[in-house]
Amino acid sequence: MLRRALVAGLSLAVLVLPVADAPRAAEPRVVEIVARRFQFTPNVVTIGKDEAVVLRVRSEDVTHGFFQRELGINTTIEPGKVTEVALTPHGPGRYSIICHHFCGAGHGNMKMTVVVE
Ligand SMILES: [Cu+2]
Repeated sequence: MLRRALVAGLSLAVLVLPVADAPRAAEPRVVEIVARRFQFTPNVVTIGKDEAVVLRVRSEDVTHGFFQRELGINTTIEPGKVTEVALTPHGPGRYSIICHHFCGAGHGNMKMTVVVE
């Protein structure tokens, strides 16, 4: 009797378990960024601490740089391509991303800010 109840209980468990939702990793939030002489739009992006985001950056004119040491960002943005930068910042702060690829006279002021809070 006990054995039968146990078997019935196990069958029930086997039937019920697959119905339960397994926890899924959250999809990263996608932020679209446009680079053009001499600005990034938007020029401020706010991210939660430990939030996974993907910055999808494209250029509307020439090749630009995209550099931020603490966040480990160091890439170039080629016109006609979308460059994806995955980011999960662990510490709060304000991080300035600069264009580090010379793109013209206003190049030195081409930057944007990632705020992590
Ligand atoms: Cu630039």
